[in-house]
Amino acid sequence: MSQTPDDIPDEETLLEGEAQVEEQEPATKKPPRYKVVLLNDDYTPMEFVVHVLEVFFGFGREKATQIMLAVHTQGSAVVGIFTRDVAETKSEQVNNYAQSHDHPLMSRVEAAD
Ligand code: TYC
Repeated sequence: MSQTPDDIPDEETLLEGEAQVEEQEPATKKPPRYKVVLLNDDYTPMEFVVHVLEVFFGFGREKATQIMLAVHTQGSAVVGIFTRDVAETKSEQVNNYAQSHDHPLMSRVEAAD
């Protein structure tokens, strides 16, 4: 059996005379996150997709190749999770870059749960 020493005040005693405050959301709440999803298509060259993953998402060649193949075989894959502005910007950059090279490659942004 544990003993409670007399000189350690219990919680109620500690709170006496103090205002009771509601639990609050922290003043700095984490911003919601958004996924950039890369979509498969039948025409964009694999090498171009690998290049896009390297340039816009910072993947090394090996990881970029793995992700490209995952999109190719599964139809789509999440290639990054960011704040809303960053996700929108990256997705637009990818789509504009692909279009400027006459490839149908597309990405889109989805809320991350
Ligand atoms: N399916 C394309 C091909 O066979 C390659 C590809 C991979 C395209 C990933 C888009 O997001 C993509 N050339």
